[in-house]
Amino acid sequence: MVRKKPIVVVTRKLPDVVETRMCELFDTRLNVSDAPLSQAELAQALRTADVLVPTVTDRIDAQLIEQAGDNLKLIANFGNGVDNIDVAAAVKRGLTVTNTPGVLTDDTADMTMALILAVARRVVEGAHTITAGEWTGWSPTWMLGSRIAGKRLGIVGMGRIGQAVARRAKSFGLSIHYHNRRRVAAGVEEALEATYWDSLDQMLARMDIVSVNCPHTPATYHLLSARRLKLLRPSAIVVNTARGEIIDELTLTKMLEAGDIAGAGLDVFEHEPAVPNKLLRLAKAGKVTLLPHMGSATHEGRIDMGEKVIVNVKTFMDGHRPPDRVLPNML
Ligand code: 8YV
Repeated sequence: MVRKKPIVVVTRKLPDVVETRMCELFDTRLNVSDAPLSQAELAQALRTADVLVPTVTDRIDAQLIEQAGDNLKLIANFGNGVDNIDVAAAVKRGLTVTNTPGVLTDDTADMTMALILAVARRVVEGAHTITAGEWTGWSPTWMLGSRIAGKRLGIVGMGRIGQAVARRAKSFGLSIHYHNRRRVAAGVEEALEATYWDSLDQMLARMDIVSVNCPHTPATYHLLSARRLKLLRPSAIVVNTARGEIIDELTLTKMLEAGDIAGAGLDVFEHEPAVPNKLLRLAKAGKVTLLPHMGSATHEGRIDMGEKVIVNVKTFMDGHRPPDRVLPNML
């Protein structure tokens, strides 16, 4: 008897090689237009699918999960962060959830460094003067930024990505400080010459640059709250390539406007794709560098993510535990 292929609904356009392989292996329903699905379309997908492959742009909440069909067994997220999925509600309903860890670590860490450099060295502002035809020639006192070597970098979240940022930053001459739920292994600390801060508050008050690299969970929502942001030095720079929700965006914006901190580099926002007008104005004034959630946006990374999804779906469908299963107690 020929086994029926599982129906796999993919919510967004994935790289061609990934889609081709998925179509060979599964009864795959693609989204060639790449238009994000509405909640009603997502509900319909959940009724049809054996496996749903969503992305960060799909909100798979408890209400939606309640409407899933009996066939749905697996939510194989195309992405590392699973804050778009109510994992507890999914597991309660007997669904398995997987993600794609490990394959976007280097790309995201690279983008973190790019933002640190962009803000400290005024890269975007400088580039703009050329394209705007405003450059009148070199001057000894014009377009000066801040040297990053010798500065203190405080990494909030020392997981895979945090450590990859630390490795890069160390080679740029930054001293590495970090706050994490758990202190990392002594060998890792030693190799990075990293200082562990049990108190996030105390670390924030002493850093030149703060990089957010932890996942967004209920425990990290507004981890950089108004109170904590106010602990930062006026010369501090904040960089976020994790999730917008981890920082109180409104307070950060107000502090940037008031000059209470020196700058920010943001790849993520609290209500994507909406970016507050005030932040846009600050970007035009050269105070912040804003990117459209592109930390993991490399051809290689997106193919690797797709391969991870395929392995997770295939392993699950073959009756085994998928390698990247996510459980509520991991969050
Ligand atoms: C992805 C990300 O592009 O994987 C993550 O957690 O933040 C991004 O880099 C996105 O999540 C894909 O769903």
